Formats: sequence, C-alpha cells, structure tokens
Amino acid sequence: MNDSKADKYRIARAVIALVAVGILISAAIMWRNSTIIFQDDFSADLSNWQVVNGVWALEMQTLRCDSTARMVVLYNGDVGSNYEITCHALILGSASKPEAQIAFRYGSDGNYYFAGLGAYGYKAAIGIFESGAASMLSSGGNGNYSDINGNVWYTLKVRVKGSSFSVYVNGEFVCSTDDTTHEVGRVGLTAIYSTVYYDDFQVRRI
Ligand SMILES: [Ca+2]
Repeated sequence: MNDSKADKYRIARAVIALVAVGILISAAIMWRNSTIIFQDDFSADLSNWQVVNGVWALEMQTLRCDSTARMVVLYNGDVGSNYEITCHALILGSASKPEAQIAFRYGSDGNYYFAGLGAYGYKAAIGIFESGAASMLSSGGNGNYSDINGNVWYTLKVRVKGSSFSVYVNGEFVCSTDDTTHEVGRVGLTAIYSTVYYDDFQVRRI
C-alpha cells in the first residue's frame, strides 16, 4: 500500500469510528429519554400539577412553597409503581426546621409516603401517612437538623421499586425501607415548617 492509499485508509477508519460513536451516543440519549415519565423545570406554568393544600407558586423558574403545616402538590399524571424521582431543593436559611421532601403513592384517601431532606430532623428520612397520621419508617444521617444547611441547592432522589424505597442526597445513599401499605398512587412534592424552592422535578421509569 503506498502512502496516499494508507492515508485514505486511516481517514476512512477514523470517519467510521466517529460515526459509530455518534450512533452509540444517540442511542444512549434515546434510551434515557424513553424512560422519562414526566419532567418539569418550572419555567412555564403549573398546569401539570394539582395543589392539595398550601400556596405553591412559580418564582424565578422554580416552584416555591411557604409552609407551616404540611403542604402537598401532586403531578396530575399516572406514574405506575416503579420509578425514580429526582429534584433540586433549596430551603430558605431562616427555617427553624428545614425540611424538603418528595411525596409518593399518594392515594385517593389522602394517605402517602414522604421522603427527603430534614424529615424527622435527619439528613433524610422516609415517613408514611396512614389513616391521616404520620410515622417514620427509616432515617439516615444525624438528627436535630444538623446535616441540613439553608440556602443550599440539594439534589434529592427517591427510588421506588415494588415495596422498596431508597433516598439519596447529592448522589449518596442515605436510607431505605420496605413497606407494603401503599402500593399505588400519585407523586409530588411536600413541604413543612419551611420556605422551600424546588426545581428540575423528574420522574423516570425503572
Ligand atoms: Ca427551573
């Protein structure tokens, strides 16, 4: 093979490799998008949401709630039983009990699970409403809100698969539990005792 033929061969190989990488990246993006059930960056309106109680309002392209008692907002759609919910959450620094949590399996009777930052004072915990009364199922990190900082954006993730629920804060596992009480229901956000900003809510099928 002379030099110019060898060069053409190398160029052809490089082009084929680039095309192959492009196809793989496209396939990965398509696969990831196909698993997204719902997402909201709160840049438009709240037409996909139902306010259960409290005042939930868009502010600076985030979702704000000022809460004293527990407030809930729910996504209008059906998400099935197995999913991961992620969101960003910031609790205003003045809160004496900084809490920001995800609600899931919210049934027609108003009972549900909640999981996330500051629940029961822990870095993260999972709780359940049953017959309208809340109780803790699992917790991780330190108590007395010592792990929760105000005015900081956290990434919160709750993984719901069958009867197993896990909570992650900033990508790190914090706590998990198994519970069969509520098998289906809607998902959303909940706030208590705090002014909370939420952003980039996403539900992904798993
Ligand atoms: Ca946003």
